[in-house]
Parts: sequence; structure tokens; C-alpha cells
Amino acid sequence: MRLLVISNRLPITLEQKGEEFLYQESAGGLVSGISAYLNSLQASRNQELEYVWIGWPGLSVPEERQQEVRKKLNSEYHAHPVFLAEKAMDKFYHGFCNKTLWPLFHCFTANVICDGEYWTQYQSVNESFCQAVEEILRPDDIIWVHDYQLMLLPKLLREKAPESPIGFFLHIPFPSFEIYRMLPKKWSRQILEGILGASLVGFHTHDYAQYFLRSVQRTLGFEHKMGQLIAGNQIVKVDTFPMGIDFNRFFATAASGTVQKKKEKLQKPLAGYKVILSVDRLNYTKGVINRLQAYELFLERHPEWHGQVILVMKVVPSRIGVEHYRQMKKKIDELVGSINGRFGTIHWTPTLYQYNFVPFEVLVALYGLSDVALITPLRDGMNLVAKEYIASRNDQRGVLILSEMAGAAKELGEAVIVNPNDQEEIVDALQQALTMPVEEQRRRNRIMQDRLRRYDVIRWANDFIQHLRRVKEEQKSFSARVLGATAREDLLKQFREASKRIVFLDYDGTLVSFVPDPEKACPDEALLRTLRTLTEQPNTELVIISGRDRNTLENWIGKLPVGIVAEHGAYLRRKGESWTSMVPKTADWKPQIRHILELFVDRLPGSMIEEKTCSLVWHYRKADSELGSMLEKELIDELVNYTATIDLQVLQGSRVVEVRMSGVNKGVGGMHFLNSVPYDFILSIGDDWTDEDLFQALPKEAYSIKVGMTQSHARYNLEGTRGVRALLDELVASNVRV
Ligand code: GDG
Repeated sequence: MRLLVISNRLPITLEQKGEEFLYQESAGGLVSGISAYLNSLQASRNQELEYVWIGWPGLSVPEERQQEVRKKLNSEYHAHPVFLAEKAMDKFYHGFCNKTLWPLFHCFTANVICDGEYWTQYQSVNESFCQAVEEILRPDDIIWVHDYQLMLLPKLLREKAPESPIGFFLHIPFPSFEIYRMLPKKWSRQILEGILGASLVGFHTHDYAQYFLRSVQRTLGFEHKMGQLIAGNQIVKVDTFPMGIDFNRFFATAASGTVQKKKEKLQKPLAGYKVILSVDRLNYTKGVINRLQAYELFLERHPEWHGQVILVMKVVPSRIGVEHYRQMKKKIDELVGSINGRFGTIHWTPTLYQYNFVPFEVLVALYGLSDVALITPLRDGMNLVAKEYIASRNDQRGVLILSEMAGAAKELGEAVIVNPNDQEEIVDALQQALTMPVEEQRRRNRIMQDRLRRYDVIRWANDFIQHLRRVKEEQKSFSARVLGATAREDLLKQFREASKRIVFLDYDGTLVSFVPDPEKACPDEALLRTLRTLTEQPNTELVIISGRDRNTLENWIGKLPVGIVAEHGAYLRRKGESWTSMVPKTADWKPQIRHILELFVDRLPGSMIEEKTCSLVWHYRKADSELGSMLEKELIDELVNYTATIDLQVLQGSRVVEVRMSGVNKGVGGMHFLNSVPYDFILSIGDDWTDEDLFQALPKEAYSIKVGMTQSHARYNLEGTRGVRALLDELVASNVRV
């Protein structure tokens, strides 16, 4: 078994020096985290799980040299490159990824640019990734796709490898629906459908997962139960996996001789000062400017700290070349200059600022010598720097000030939590941190360290992979219920060989698809032809069994030689006979139930009440689906209470709640036909909860088929009305063949 890790960038970045290619390690939260996990697999000699990392090598490589690069990456770095032209990367990465998705997902809506060419390039790069995966894909591979650059990829891969376990993890926040819906509809749909190609979708926090599920419901109409939903005929699980760090590596490195030496060296110019540390990639979401402004306010409010405190600010170059980032760097340079100019003296520089990447040991040494880590992103998926700071403190000293807008704040509640937009709060937090007694620092850090040690990045990745395998297992047993080739053959054979057959067919959602206006769901010519041909088969009886009223059914299919059960069993008409009522004529219960339903119609515009002979139905298909499903629960609660002592049933369907008299249902209706003559072939097909009564009432040997991939008492599941019609045509065709 092999793990394919797919991310935009490989953990190795190519650089060109003359004719030569240099292979350098890439930086960033995603790469460092996943690398730690993959190294742990190697170290534990986990023979069961090999891996290959698939991604862009960071440079466009001329075609004649691609083979050489591919070979070296394969053999030395477990990597498989996706070769892309720099021009394509420009519109894809600097364009759609960083000018559309990044600002939108981080709630910087004013920065969002929607450009059709960026989108086209985004689609095309995702397709290139799909091709690259296909080049090396094996049937037993586990596929793990990472981050916002590749949100269309899971679906593309699912089409190529329907059986493979595919996982997707988003490293940045997922925005609330109000923000997500700002994307053009076509894009927002395709992105969600793309992600739902995965069997497991992971987020750092519960909030992001909920925002995603809500966007799925509002955009695609898929409802979920405890984070699980069915998309196509696949089970998709959406869950929270807060990414950890390689705790032991930071903890151990902090104690190493090399780090101690580096620390001593770095400490010399800082001796006697309290050190506040700030480390980020250059990005407007990281809140560097707000932080500097808050520090300036702190120095203004607390002159007693002048000459006592130093802010060590590391900004790591990123996305150089983008104008926005250049301007931001300029602003940082100016602010640092102005703070130092305003408060500094010959003996004291309030801010030491460096714009560069530092080696790992230097970073750990900086973590170890700082009294305070000031991490105040305006929005951040997780923020690993905060966790790394805590893990590097084997003396358990130091105070973490952390923005509540970082995913990490959900786990690091013992830090001093601030709102990054509130400068006053940051000033107070700095004062609190700089004066916090050592015992209190240790108390807080001990708790956070225990947590980070337990749920480190290795546990995080293992957890994700195990969940993915589990969902895949569930998918297998679910797929076994799908009417596959063998079961289908068997069904056709039984039909052919039977001497007395009966077929029960539900109407809406089974023979015709749902339409916004139910009046317009009349049968088309092709359907009428199929039904008629079925009735022409010898010894074959057809019964249409529906919730619709008698008149509609009479108008639509009354001319066919079929039996009809209307209003879920309230009325019955055998072939060539007239209607018989199956219900006692009492309707005293209706006014009070109607009154309750009317209250809900008032509360949910677009919902309505339908009255049938023995039931009242509240429909909300045309109303706001989210508010509808909330009110639906409330309504059911109220109805169940009210009907506790009355002979009524409360049933929940697809965006409907029905209250009906007990003892009247499709099961009872169907049994009227079955009890009169013995049949040796029985088939029932339906999509709704009302069909479950019939599925349950049928004898064991009967074929029952649920339309749609949801739980049911039926023996099999089948996708869509088209699938039903095809099956009916096949029944006829197979019968004729014999
Ligand atoms: C994305 C999400 C999410 C930084 N400077 C140096 C250096 N680093 C390393 C840190 C840390 C990583 O880079 C940065 O991780 P973050 O989590 O802070 O941020 P992003 O790169 O934006 O990552 C983020 C993350 O994905 C994981 O899901 O947490 O929210 O935006 O590991 O140590 N490493 C070295 N020198 C530096 O100068 N050696």
C-alpha cells in the first residue's frame, strides 16, 4: 500500500544555477508538518505504507531536461513532479489562488479579484495534477490531496479511480457561507463538488467544517447527518483534525548543544532586555502591521518599559513579486523605522527586524530565548508557530500571546488570547505577559505542552488516514447495496422465469424527477411508452403507488391498464375498476393540525400546506432550505407531542412533514393487491420514506429498490429516475429476448 501526498509545492524546490539544478528544501507549515509524518513512517520502517509526494517543483523545467529531474526526484526524494509552465503558474497561483481564494477564504473580501482567465487556469492546472497522478497511480494507493490550490482535484481523481480512498485537507480557513457565496455561482458549485470527490474532508477547526457543510447545503442542497453526506453515490465524511507539530523534534532540538550555543550567541546583544518575538511569512493575513502599531502604542502607554524590552521581528519572504506584498513590506520597513526613530536611543533599539529565512536551529534558539511570543494574525487556518514556541520551551517558561482569529487558539486556551484588531487589548496583554510570574507561566505551558505532545503531527496524520480507511470500508458495505451487475442479472432472470409478476412503482422522484412546481411533473411520452410496454408483457401487473391525489393520477396515467394507489394508500383502483376508499371518513383531527402547520407557514415564506383525504402535509421545497430544516425539527417536536394520544402518524420526508391517519399507507395499499393472487415475482421501486412501508411489508424474496443512495429497508439502492427507467426498459427487453 502506498500513500500519495499531493500538494501544490513539493517539499523540494528546484533552483537553477547556470546549467545546474539545485534541490533545496521547501519551507512552510504544510511541508514541515507532512514531512515530519512521512519521516516518521520511514523511521518506523513502516513497510506497509510507502509514499510518493506529488507537486510542482517550483520552476518551469525545459522538456528536454524533465526526464533527468523526474528521475532524481523519484529516486532521492520520493517525489513525482508536476511540470507546469511558469506562465500557467502565474494565472493559477498568483492569480486564482492568491488573488481570489486566499483573500476570500481569509475574509479579506475587498482584496478579492474574480477573473475568468484565472479560473480557467485554475481548472487547467488541477487537470494537469490529475494527469500527473494518473501516470503513477496504482489500484491500492491511498490519495491525500492538500489545500486550496487543488480543490477541484478530488473529483477529477474520483472519476479516474472510483474505488481509491481519496482524502482532502484544507490548511486555511473555510469562510462562512455569506462570504463564500461571493464567488460566481459556477465556480462556487464546482469547487464544492470538487472537494466532495474525496471520501474524507478535513479542516483544522469545527467552525471551518461547519461553514463548509453549510455552504454545501446552501449551494448544492446536500444535507448532512453528523458531518456525513452522500454525494453522487459516495459517502463523504467531513471532520475536524487540528494539525499538530513534530513536538519531540522541537523539544529535543531546544535542548541540543547546537541550539544552546546559538542561543548564547543570539542572547549577547539582548542581555538585560525582555524579548518579545514575532515570526511570520510576509502576508497581510498575518497582521504584522497591526502588531507593530500595537507595540508602538504599548511603548507610548508604558514608558517604564523603555530601554527594558525589545521586539525581535522575523518576517519570512513569501510570494515576492506580487505588488501587494511589495507594498506591505515597504509599510513594515517604514513602521519599524518610525518606532525606532521615535523611541530608540543610542543604547536601545526597540525593534530588531529581519526580513529573511533562518535555519531551523536558529528559529528554535529564538523561540527558546524569548520571554513573550506575540502572534496576532488577523485570520489564520491554524498557525504552527504558536505551537512550535510552546514545544521549544523545555524550561516551560515564556508567555504566548495569541490571536483568537488563529485556528490554534481553539487548542491553546491557556495562552493570553487577544483580538488582533483591538490594539488596547494587545497593549494590556503585553503588560500581563511581561509581568507574569514564572510559576504561572509554567502552569500554563505545562498544560499546553501535554496537549501538543499527545496530539502531534504524526498522530494528526495517522488519525486522518485511519478515518479515511474507515470511511472507505463504510463505502464498501454501502456499495454492496447498490444494484450492481450481478444482482441486476439475477433480477432480470427472475422476471423472465416468473409465471405471475407484479411491479409497484412510486411516481415522483422514481419515474420523474422533482421539479419546483409539482403540477408540472406530468409523464413524458417516453415514460408512458415504457409503462405501456411493461403492461403488455404476459402475466405482468403494474401498480402505480403514489402520494398524489386521485384526479392527478387519473389524468396522467389513468388511460394505461394499470392499478393505482393514490394518496399513500387512501384510495385504490384496480385495473379497469373504479376507485375504492380505504379510510374511515373522520377528519376531526384536521383543524387543529392545520392550525399548527399554518403557524409554520407564517414563519417560513415559501412553505405551504397540502390537504389530502387522510393527511395534511407541510412542504418547504421552495423555501430557504436551512431555515426549513431547522423549523422542520421544531414542527416535528410539536406534532409528536400533540399527537401522542391520537391515532395519527407524523412522518418526515424530503423537505416535507406529513401528518396522516394510522393504518393508511403504501404498505397496506400494496398488500391489497398481493393478498388477492399469489405472485412469484414482486418488484417495488420508490424513493421516499412513504415507500418504506411497502418495502417492509413485502415478502423476503421480493425485490425492493430504493431510488437514491440513502439508508432504506429496501434490498437495493439505485441512482436516479434515469436509472429506474433504464431498468424498466431492460426488464422488457430481456423478456422479449427469451
Ligand atoms: C498554512 C496556513 C496553517 C517560518 N519562518 C521560518 C520557518 N517557518 C516555519 C515555521 C512553521 C511554518 O514555517 C509556518 O507555518 P504557519 O502555520 O504559521 O503558516 P503557513 O505557512 O501560512 O501555513 C496556516 C498551516 O498551513 C498548516 O496547516 O497553520 O494557518 O496558512 O512551521 O516554523 N522555518 C525556518 N525558518 C524560518 O525563518 N526554518
